[in-house]
Amino acid sequence: MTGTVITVAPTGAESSKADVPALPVTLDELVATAKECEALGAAIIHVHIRDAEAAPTLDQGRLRATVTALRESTGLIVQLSSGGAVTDPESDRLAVLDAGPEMASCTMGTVNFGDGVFLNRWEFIVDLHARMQERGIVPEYEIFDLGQLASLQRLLSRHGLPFGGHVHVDLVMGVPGGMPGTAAALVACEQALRDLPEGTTFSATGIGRSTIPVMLASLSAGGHLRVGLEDTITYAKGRPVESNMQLVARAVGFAQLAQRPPLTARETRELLGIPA
Ligand code: KMH
Ligand code: ZN
Repeated sequence: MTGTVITVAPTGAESSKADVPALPVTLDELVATAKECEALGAAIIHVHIRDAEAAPTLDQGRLRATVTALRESTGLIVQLSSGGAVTDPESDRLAVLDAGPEMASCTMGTVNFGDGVFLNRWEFIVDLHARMQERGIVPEYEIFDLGQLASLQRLLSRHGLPFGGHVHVDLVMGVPGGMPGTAAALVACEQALRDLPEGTTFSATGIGRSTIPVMLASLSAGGHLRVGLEDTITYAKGRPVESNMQLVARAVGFAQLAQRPPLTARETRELLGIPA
């Protein structure tokens, strides 16, 4: 069995800097976080950015500057979020691709998201998938519920494989409104993945307190890991996460215990069909 791809999702669009001071919200904070997480064993960075007031933004200039800075300062695979915040319009989410990332997320369906709705219409998904094919951007298909894997199968059979020909999905588990962050749900997804093209890979992340059960289940089922303050702000009961590096270090430790040590960014590019 292969090693483990570790993705760090350091910022997200949901937590505020006031509530979570460890959140990297400036470009300097993000780059410093990226470098340290890469040194620890992360291979991919899933990026949401913030504006001067630390509010989530899809500002094109900031996105381009972020992609450039992360490329110059690290060897990490830069994956921009096309999900943004639940309030972001589709046009801005599509325009994320103009910033020229190597990878971008592509969520496979609408899901209740806490008190909000994360809207992903079928036509929007098809548009995002097609634009990524045209521009040579590798998608990470984000799966919030089991049925979204059936939607992915439908997408690929009607509209073709993604750029590079390899299919990689990320199971986002434990969102209030989506599938639970349990080993049983992960196994159900892993079985459904067998209907996707041979060689399809998956990572998983558990929101909040499901982070540890999901990490252990994913490693046991042959999956990869995503961790970060986007998904988890409490390290243990009564202990806020101190930094993204603390979460990456824990994931690296679990991966090593599972005898599936972290893959480098170069090895991950090879696995996921991303040009060097
Ligand atoms: N912030 C969520 C509404 C993604 O990055 O593609 C969407 C999200 C998924 O985080
Ligand atoms: Zn995200």
